[in-house]
Amino acid sequence: MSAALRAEIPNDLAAFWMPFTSNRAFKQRPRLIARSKDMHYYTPDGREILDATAALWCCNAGHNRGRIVEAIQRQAGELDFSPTFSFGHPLVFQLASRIAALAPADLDHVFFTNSGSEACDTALKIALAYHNVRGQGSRQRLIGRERGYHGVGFGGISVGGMSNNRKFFGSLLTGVDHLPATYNREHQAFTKGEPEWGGHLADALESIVALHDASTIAAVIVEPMAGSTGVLPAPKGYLQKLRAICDKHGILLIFDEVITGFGRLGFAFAAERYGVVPDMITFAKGVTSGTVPMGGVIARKPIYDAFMKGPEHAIELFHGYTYTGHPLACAASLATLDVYRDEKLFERAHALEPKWCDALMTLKGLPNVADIRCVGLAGAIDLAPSSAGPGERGYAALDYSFHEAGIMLRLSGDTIELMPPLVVSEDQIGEIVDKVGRTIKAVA
Ligand code: PXG
Repeated sequence: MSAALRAEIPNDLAAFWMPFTSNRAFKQRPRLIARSKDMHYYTPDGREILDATAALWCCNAGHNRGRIVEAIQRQAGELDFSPTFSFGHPLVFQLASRIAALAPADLDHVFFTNSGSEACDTALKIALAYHNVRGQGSRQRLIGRERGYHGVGFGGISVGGMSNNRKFFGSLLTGVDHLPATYNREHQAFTKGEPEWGGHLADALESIVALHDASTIAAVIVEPMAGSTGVLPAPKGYLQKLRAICDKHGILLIFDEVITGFGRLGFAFAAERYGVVPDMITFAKGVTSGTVPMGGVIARKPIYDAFMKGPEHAIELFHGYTYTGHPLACAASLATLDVYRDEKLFERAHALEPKWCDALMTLKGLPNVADIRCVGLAGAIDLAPSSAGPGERGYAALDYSFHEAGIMLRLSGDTIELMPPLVVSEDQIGEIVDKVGRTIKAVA
């Protein structure tokens, strides 16, 4: 289509097939965002919306931060793009070193992707290839968890445990098993932080090993805090137990930190909060504070070293994306990491956690509130479904909160998820809780 023709097309909502969205309901009553600054969004007609979601867990430094914006602008004028297959630009090496320095122990090597989904598929592929290059190619099984979310690639949905993300898409990867979900309302309702009950659920891995034999199992992937299923922190002792069982059987342990990485739980990575060193960490989102798409995998040194064999001219890992380590994403990330460091935002999240949790728990007792969970600067409120069926009350809450209460919430079914940028003030925490309370009452 020519530019002249294009200019005549009105700004119509029909053409964009929106992701994970009820397209028809949205297009009836759109929730449009035009601008952002710090803790706020602004609609095209100038209405202020408080962002209680860090834009899907991404903008941990807040919106439209000067240092990050300038770094992206500068980079666009200096090196727009250069490939990282067989070539390199300085920023990608600098960034890998910075991220490796933030990660615990010998998590020393960083593979870049463009999203969390690609990060998860990359980690699973590295796990399979790692066993292969060490002559243990029979280790092919991948273990995920019920209610887990690892993005939308075929690998991610295969190990993931959310049935709507799986059931439409065929037979998925073969050779995948799932650990049980760690949530149990009867034992855990209204817990602040990690529940006391549920550490023993990691023992299910022993049963999977007993069924298939360790020699067939490549890796286990879990989120240290399951985010998109509604903020389920790992029960006390659970991750330590998984680590011990993986060690015993030579199975790799992957922490999917796409949400928990870069400060959400008060540390650079949740691995540090829990004192557990996984073999790989996946990340995305907060790495650039959402400004430019980027994700990646951090691998422990022995994993990287296992590939560095054979003739030196040979490619060691047949994997990568055209935009792996894109210069704009690297520039954005380096500036983001500076902001996190200089403003001590991870420490800030840690310090605010008790106030955040106390504030959220004041919503207990409002109509239909069945559970409230919180950890780091994340929280979730389960609402009982309405008589119209699952998700209807949740949709009403999404609509009301945006149009009437002036706040952006994330709704997953009838669960409200809250994860503000880490720059949120104590007053704004109060404002979030007020607006969420109003919303819950409005949809009662
Ligand atoms: N792993 C985890 C743990 C995630 O939370 C992904 C992988 C995939 O990342 P990409 O960049 O491919 O989308 C995610 C994404 C929610 C919500 O409602 C969470 C995500 C995405 C959209 C909504 O909490 N997380």
